[in-house]
Amino acid sequence: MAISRRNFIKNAAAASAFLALGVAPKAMAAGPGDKVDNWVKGVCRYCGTGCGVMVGVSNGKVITVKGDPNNHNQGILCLKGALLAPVIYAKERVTKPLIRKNGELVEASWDEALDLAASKFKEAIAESDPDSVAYYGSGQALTEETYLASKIFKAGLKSNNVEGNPRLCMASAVGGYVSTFGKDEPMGSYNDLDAATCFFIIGSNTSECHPVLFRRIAARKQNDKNVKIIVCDPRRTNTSRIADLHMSMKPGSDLAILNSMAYVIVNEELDDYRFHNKYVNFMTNDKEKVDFEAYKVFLADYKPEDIEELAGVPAAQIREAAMIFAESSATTSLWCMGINQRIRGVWANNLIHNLHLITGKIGKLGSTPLSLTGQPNACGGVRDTGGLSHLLPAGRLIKKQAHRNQLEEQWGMPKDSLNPKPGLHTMALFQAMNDGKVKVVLTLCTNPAQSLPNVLKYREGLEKCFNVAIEAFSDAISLKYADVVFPPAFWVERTGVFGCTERRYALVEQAIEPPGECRPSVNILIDLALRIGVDPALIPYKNSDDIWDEWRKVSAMTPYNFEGITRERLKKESGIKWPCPTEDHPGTDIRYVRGEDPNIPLDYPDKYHFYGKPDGRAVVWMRPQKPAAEPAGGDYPFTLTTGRVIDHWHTATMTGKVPEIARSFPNAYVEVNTKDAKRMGINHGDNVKLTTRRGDMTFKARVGDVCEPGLVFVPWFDPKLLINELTIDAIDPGSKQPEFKICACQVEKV
Ligand code: MGD
Ligand code: MGD
Ligand code: SF4
Repeated sequence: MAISRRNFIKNAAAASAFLALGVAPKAMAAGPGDKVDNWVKGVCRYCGTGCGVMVGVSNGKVITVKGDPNNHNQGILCLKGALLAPVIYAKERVTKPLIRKNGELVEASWDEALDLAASKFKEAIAESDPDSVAYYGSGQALTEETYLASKIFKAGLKSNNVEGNPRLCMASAVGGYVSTFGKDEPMGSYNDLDAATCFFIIGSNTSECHPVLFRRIAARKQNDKNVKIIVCDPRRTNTSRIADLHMSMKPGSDLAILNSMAYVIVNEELDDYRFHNKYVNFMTNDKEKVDFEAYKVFLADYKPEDIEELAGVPAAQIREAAMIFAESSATTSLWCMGINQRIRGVWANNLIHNLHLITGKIGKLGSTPLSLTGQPNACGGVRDTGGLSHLLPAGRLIKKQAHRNQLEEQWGMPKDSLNPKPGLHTMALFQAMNDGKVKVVLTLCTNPAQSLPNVLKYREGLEKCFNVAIEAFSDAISLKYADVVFPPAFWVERTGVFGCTERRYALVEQAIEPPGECRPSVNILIDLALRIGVDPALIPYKNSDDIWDEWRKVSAMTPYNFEGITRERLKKESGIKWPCPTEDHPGTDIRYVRGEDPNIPLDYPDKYHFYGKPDGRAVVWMRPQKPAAEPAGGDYPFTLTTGRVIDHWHTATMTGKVPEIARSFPNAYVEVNTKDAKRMGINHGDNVKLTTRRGDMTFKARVGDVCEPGLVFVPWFDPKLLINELTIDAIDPGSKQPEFKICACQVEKV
């Protein structure tokens, strides 16, 4: 039976199990008499939507979690967020320090474990140099944790080998924002979702991965019949089902499609000449400044009729998408890993920005290119505080002497004492462990033995390297490679800040005491650093509030400025968007626009100022179509893509412990298109072997119309059936982000 769009939206919301009320999940076994003693404000532990939560505590235990009505999610949570409480009490929590003895991890005292880890760091640095040690962190660590770890390694140990999982996730989005606008992070906010009349969703399964935002988009569509949704994705995801137009494209053809949309816009004269003439530079790939006419010549290769075969999208659909994008009164673009996890992820980001810049659909409520961030604190922690190997806090770069000198002054270090050489990016770092060049690594809040691409290759390095892990759950497979494990306080067992997609910083307040001997990660980091011999003057903090205050000061004098976001305000308010220079500033919804962005003086002569660029103009880049690193063809005729399912978080160390969730997706599976399945005699539930140039693995088939013919999809949450053993580790040359989304494979019924 056909389903009307209206009904679909209702059903989609129901299927995503949104919860506005606190629930006591069965897994918690909360008794009927349990009553909340106090509610503590926080932020959901999972995705970059950054929903505010209220944590219900009774007798020192979290018994329920509900949405914060004062945060952007207005009290709504998805199932994962609402079922966070049982994760805290999972029996697999690491509650004591562990060290490896005779091949087994055994309990140890804090002193023993800290001394052992510190001695290995000291030894490696003494025998080789600071580049022989590394930190690998996470977009799920608190801002204070990432800022501190990065400072300890870069300033204390003089090693710039500071990386984290955002390299696997947001690096191409960062590269896109920086090369187009000169500064990282989105310029819009979630308020744009309530005002947009066109949503252009490309390479994002918003419905499953940012469900509370999807609900907001669906509600917007339901309330205004003029709202149009375009989805560009090679899978018919739940997201695509509310689309007015779904461009079901061939994987890897985004660059051609985006240029083709620009072609239509320009040829139909739907561009905003006054805007781009004043605020935009057109640049070739070789960074040569050209004029609008040269851009038109570049676009001539992307006539929809000429690329429809390559893209697998009818020319009429590309034309329609371009017209809707340009003719709507307000267009918001949303994208995520279908764009970023590609060897031309930065370019694809640039081309999305291009569409906004040529149409002037930017910096007005409802018009914005809004990259969806994956993790709860990839923005606030790793991107903003500079937790990557080429960065220093607040957008500063290691390679720039002036930037290093600013930090040296702020951190009380001698001039020119920071290491000027950028460290190794994530994939190079794990290769250096394989090569024996990086000898000791500290990981925090990440599970690389499951999440890296072509993962078997890099487990060798994890085995070789002395591996110190701060990890909350004993069944995380990376612990098989750990030599020392420190037990951290988890989620609301310590205090700190998360910064989500819309530049909103919000406080996660400590609600309960951590179990056993668990300690806040900042305390672990400080103790370890002191034992390695880091100058105590560099880390003089009594608690994480002090770290936050220092970070506020470090942000001042930069366009990130959030001096006004004090701890006291964060305790009272449910999040504040930077820039926010003073305590009476309300936070910023729209950047780069006079009167909105406090970085632009009110008497600035022009309305827009892209101050990240020397002449204040953003860049429209001429980026050509390029194929994937390993396109389907020959002996490997299928494209394999990987991604997420609504209920599981990443490596499932947390969601896998909630029975209500685990039951819905017990194992990984492979999605096969009905036509392909028929041709190969594959039925739903049959065993199907996938073979790539890196190995093979057998999954149960889910036959349907989600994947286009020629495409198969496998989720990567399952450590027992881990698709990352088969994925390619090719990277974007600019962002160094791996191409998780495309590799070639064979499909065979077994
Ligand atoms: P993915 O499933 O990785 O999720 O959020 P998303 O990026 O939305 O992939 C997104 C889409 O890319 C898929 O629908 C896929 O079909 C499409 N795609 C594949 N190849 C191409 C292509 O060539 N072009 C285009 N245009 N699209 C393509 C990821 C986000 O989710 C992230 S980064 C994190 S860290 C969080 N993780 C997470 C989770 O683990 N589980 C859940 N439930 N939510 C999460 N939210 C966040
Ligand atoms: P997580 O499961 O989030 O995955 O990859 P990972 O970061 O490796 O790992 C978090 C770890 O921290 C878990 O082991 C968890 O138990 C632990 N933990 C939880 N809470 C705490 C805490 O409070 N403190 C500490 N110290 N530890 C804690 C994510 C990465 O995976 C990302 S971000 C992306 S976008 C990539 N996406 C992707 C993909 O789309 N496809 C494929 N095939 N692979 C991918 N890998 C990447
Ligand atoms: Fe948590 Fe994301 Fe769900 Fe919000 S949408 S409740 S942040 S998992």
